[in-house]
Amino acid sequence: MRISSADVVVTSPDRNFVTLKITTDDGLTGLGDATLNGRELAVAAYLTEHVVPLIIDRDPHRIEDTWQFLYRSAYWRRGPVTMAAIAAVDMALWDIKGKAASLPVYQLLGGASRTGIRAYGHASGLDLESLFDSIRMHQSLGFTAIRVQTAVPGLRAVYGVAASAGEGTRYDYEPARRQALPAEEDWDTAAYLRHLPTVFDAVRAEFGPELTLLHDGHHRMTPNQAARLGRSLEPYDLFWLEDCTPAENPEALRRVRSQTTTPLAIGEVFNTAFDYQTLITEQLIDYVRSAVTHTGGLTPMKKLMDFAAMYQIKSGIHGPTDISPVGMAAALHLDLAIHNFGIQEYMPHGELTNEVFRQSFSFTDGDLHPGEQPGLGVELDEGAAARFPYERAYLPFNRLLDGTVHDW
Ligand code: CS2
Ligand code: MG
Repeated sequence: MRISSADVVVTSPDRNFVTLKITTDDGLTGLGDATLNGRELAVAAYLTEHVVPLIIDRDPHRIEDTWQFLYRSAYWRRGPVTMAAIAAVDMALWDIKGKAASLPVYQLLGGASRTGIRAYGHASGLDLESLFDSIRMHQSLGFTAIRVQTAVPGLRAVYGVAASAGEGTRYDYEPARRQALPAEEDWDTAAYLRHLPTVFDAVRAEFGPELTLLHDGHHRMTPNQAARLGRSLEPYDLFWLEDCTPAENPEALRRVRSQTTTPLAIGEVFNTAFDYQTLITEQLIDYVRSAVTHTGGLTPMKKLMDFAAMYQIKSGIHGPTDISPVGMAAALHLDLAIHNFGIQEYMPHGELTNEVFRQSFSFTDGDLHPGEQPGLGVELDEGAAARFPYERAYLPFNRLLDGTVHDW
């Protein structure tokens, strides 16, 4: 079997997605997700100009060899654009291998280690009342684990908090920020550190001790601030505190780790297993947050999770709506197969996205399952995709109250 063509499909149903479709001379097709939120066309060009010519006529079964070839031969390694492009090829080849073997990809990764994949959803609120409503809405959908994000008194807008209760399970900028420049939000870490423990106190009082709660700090704190927050949240028994400090500096988590037992998760902006080396070998984190899409695909993610397993570190794979249904499906197959699964982030996609990407996964009683279709189990409706052309869109950014640009 040979790869006969590879096409890059850019579509924008509810938001922009970049998908690679590889076709073999046997007539099999495989899909890979290459979506890099806010920088989609950079990856599309990297694929079209530099990767597609390299993979035509290769044997699609040689996944490891193709991965090493794309990673090493370019000389320029790592980086989000490169790794998203390699991820798309890798996922598409696993999809083809599954179809060729008539097996779902999780079977090729070692088979199921569990019956379902526990997912967490995103609740948020401008005040306690709307936050409680959002938590209840997630419970009614079946979620047993819920991320809690909240507005902070005195700040206009906080990333991760839905602008209105009507946004339901979604908080991101679809499609409002299309064709616009990045929205400016504001931030005050001292106000946040004062406010957040009061919110978790109220949530525990309302919902009791059993509901699994998570929180995302979105890289905004110094090590000392993060240590203080971790300690102040200990009474509320969080499943994890995510991205408490900026991702570039793994040493920052030594300080946080030595000061608090609140579990730590990081990695949604990492690109390779190397970014985790210190964090894993020194056991500075509890959960790996990478997306399959942004870490070079299933091949390196499986290795990364096996490495993490040696240190009792578990998975918490990134699953916001900017991971396409193809990237989500890849995550679900890995989640089901690895021994050290922790939890899976799940922000349901919009209706238009589901029209373009036909999926075979299920969500029942808080658990996801990738289904039994051969391959990844996602079909791309190219006619539907063509109805939604790319539109430039930006994520927001943050300034401190004195105007200094800050992590958002
Ligand atoms: C968030 C994401 O899912 C998460 O934990 O941090 O919303 C993230 O900000 C976006 O995926 C950025 O593209
Ligand atoms: Mg996050």
